[in-house]
Amino acid sequence: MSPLLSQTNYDESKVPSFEVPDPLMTFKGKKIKTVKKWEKTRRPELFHFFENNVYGKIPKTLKIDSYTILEQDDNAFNGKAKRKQVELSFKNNGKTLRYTILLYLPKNKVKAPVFLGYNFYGNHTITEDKAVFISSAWANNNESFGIENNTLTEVSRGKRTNRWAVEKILDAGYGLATIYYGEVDPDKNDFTDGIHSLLYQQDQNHPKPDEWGSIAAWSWGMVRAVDYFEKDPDIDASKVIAFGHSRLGKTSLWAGVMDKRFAGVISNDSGCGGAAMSKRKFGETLAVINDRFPHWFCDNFNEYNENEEALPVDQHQLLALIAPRPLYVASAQEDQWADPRGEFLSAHYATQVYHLYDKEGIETMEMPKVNEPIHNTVSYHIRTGKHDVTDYDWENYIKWANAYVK
Ligand code: GTR
Repeated sequence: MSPLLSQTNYDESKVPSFEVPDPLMTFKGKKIKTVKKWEKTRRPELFHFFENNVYGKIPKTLKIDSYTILEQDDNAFNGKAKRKQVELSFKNNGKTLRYTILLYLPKNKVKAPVFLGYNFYGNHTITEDKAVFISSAWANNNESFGIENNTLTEVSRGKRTNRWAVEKILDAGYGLATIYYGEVDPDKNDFTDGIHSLLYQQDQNHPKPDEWGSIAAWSWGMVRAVDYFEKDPDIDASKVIAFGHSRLGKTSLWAGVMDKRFAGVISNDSGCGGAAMSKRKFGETLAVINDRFPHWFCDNFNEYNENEEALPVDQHQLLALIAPRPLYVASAQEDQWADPRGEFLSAHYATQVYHLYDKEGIETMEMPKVNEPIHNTVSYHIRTGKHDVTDYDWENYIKWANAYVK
């Protein structure tokens, strides 16, 4: 085990005391009291801090070049759903990037609100549906998914149905849109592939210290999916909820911050660099995450490895950037690596910005009991079990979406 990992703290009494950076105080020390000042001054300065020092900025705009409906069936999911597989294509620098959105839309709905979230091992893993294409993009090898030579195969079809409550989502009147994240940027420390390579300047082969890592690249892919939704008459593009688990929960948060078109945001067990507060140094720390996944954040973020004290912000301020839009932060009891308490407190400290908009969030500093969700514009639950996405999570996301998004 690396020495850094062996230092992992799981003891609440050893969490350092620190001053929680005030979302409503500018870097120059001015108190923010109005929505207007928040939106004109404080939100932009916080946003730019996260952009330049945490996730990295996107070098320039790149819009969809074309899209193709590869396949469509109006009688999917036992006749419950319309299925579409839509390929988005992007061109620049003489290169092309394509990724495919798998859509299940409730059949009897004119314009469906949708949950949009990435999957880890290909669209074909989220369902038994034989018509779903298998991606040819690079994938992490994984024995239990039958992935060898970084290639996805039929073996993994339906292997992740447990994480995607497609029927519950459809029955509640929502659509589901999912994308294999490896098509936007392969999850490895290599910046010659994926979307990054389309946006380099001449002779560039690595992002600059303040330019995007993989999380920002994946977030970009979600934003471009919304561009497509705006063109799809079956989708209500004003009701798109960004969803993500773990590294892809860090991604859904950043996507929701970057683009106000997301009507709601869900962070499922996103942990370090997601919803959890870095300064607590509980479970995964910045040094550990940047060492194991050097490609996720921008290079500037390394400055805070074993140096969280120096951070002028913390992740509750990232959550605050989503205000006043509905936000759901969820944790799992056995997922101490992601620091459930740090995720909870983050939602609590973000709530003061929601108050500017007269919205309620996590008003208490006392963590709820397991499986006793707090539902408000900002919602939180900690459920029993491990680092995962379960039906319980989805049931709660749907309830919250019905009350605050739909
Ligand atoms: C872990 C990583 C976490 C989380 C997780 C995942 O190895 O330390 O930050 O992102 O992977 O994405 O499953």
